[in-house]
Amino acid sequence: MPEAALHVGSGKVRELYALDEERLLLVASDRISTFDVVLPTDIPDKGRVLTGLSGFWFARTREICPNHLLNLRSDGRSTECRRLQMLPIECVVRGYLAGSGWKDYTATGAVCGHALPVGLTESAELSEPIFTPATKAASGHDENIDRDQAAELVGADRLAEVERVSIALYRHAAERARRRGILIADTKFEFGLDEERRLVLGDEALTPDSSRFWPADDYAAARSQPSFDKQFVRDYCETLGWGKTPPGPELPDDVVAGTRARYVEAFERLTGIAFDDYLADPEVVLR
Ligand code: Q0Z
Repeated sequence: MPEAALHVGSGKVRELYALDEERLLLVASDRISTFDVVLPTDIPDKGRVLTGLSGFWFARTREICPNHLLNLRSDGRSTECRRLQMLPIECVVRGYLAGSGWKDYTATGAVCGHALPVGLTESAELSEPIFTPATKAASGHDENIDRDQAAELVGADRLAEVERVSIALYRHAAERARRRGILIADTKFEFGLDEERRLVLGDEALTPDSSRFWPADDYAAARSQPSFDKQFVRDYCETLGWGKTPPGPELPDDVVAGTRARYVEAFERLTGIAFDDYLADPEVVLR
């Protein structure tokens, strides 16, 4: 818990503190959620992996869009950031058809107003990534919305800007990740406005918690894909016959160790930086 900072919000696995009028502190815990339930067992260093990855991408996408990152703290899990006026939409980009995108496609042949070709299968790669905004539901279950609904929330001009920037950010990251054996099936960005009403990327970005990461080697369309980071946890939970409602099960040591190793592997593959070097000096990801 940071000193002299007021707690201003809790996410499922993160905490937000106010440092002063202009700055916030985003702290990523080692908690993990699966099937939307936070489990009682932590994954050691998960919060550091996510903080480091987010910082890495922020440092490398500044030319596409400015972001809220000011500094990474030496604990490796805390990001000092500029306080923004957050936009009331989630900016999702999909390069593959999974999750609610696949569900909406099977029901209507479209996702957020993007009519897609007939005959696509689950996990199919789309010919071009699509921007599929969602509302920020307090319940936690975001609802996909079409272009008109999104424009009502942020304005037509701002919507055009976040769509262009979101697709550019996704293309940049997905291309790099692909070369390193990870498919980014989809990802969610959250943007805000600074004092001059300039668009700024906020929150976390291009982490396994805000994206679907798939191992490229195992990819095959027409079926659901194993998750790069959470598959051991999901497989273990399936062996229990757990009803996927709280409370979640405790995880055995081998599932914890295997899952931690997958997070560290994602970090090292995507960044090309040894995780021990990150632990020694988190700002290594910003150089
Ligand atoms: C992010 C969230 C978390 C709970 C608000 N730079 C920013 N300026 C203003 N607001 C935010 C940010 Cl990142 C902001 N959230 C999401 C994160 C715990 C909620 F760690 N809410």
